[in-house]
Amino acid sequence: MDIKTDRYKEIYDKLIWDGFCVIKNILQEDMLSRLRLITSELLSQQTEQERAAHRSSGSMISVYSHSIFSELVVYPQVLQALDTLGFIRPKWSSGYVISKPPKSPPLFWHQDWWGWNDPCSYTPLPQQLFLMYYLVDTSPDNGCLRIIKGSHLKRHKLHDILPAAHAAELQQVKDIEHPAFRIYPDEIDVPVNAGDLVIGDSRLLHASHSNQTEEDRTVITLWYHPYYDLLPSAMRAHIGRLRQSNMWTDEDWERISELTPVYNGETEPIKWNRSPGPDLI
Ligand SMILES: O=C(O)CCC(=O)C(=O)O
Repeated sequence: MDIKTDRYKEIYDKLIWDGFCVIKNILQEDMLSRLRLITSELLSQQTEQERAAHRSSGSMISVYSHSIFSELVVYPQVLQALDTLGFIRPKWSSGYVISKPPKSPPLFWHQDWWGWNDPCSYTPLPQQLFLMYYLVDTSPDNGCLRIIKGSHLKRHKLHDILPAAHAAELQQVKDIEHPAFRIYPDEIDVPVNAGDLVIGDSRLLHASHSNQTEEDRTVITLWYHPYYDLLPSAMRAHIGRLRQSNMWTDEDWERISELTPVYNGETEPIKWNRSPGPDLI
């Protein structure tokens, strides 16, 4: 893991200003093998209908579906990396297993932030981070990540094109000619090795290439809130609402208890809004 070296300032700056960074070789081989095994079991239980609903992204299986993901949430090397980057009291809220099957279409351009109604969403520090663990080496051939640098802080023409209301049509790939599936001149590929960690600001515009190979391309995305205690109460109220999972044991909940976002105030949760307003310039 290269975060231990003096490169952490460079990595921090990249995350804040470009909107993403890569920390190499963070998952050890035994964890990678266990994650591969369990995600392929979960994938084999998916119905045809579930697959069709998510043709563009690939599977969207909640990480509350298996205990192993609670281990990943508190994986020591990851907590150490977050700490080194200055995120000393991060909280964790959710995540998905996203697997692109063989010969599947690209993932459409999108950003994942839902708190655009609050002014803090228009400032440099991240409200929410994605931590992505790819379980295989990725490249443009098998559906690696693509991003538009700086688009978490600066408006891009895609912000005007992306229809919050038609996400289901994009997911089902009703029209592959839609601009949300296009290649843009300022996009960059983020190919990684299995076990690397991609950290990104949830406001960043991102997509993935199609998977043209015969193998699954699986990523596990986990959502953290690096400055949870500093967020406005309406945001904390939204993030801190109760979660449930029949698959997680008391031991699993206990394991992540330090990272559980708790909100005990009276403020109403902020209204969900996935579209940035004109303040994003
Ligand atoms: O499948 C990928 O490479 C990216 C997944 C993604 O966009 C997400 O987790 O928000």
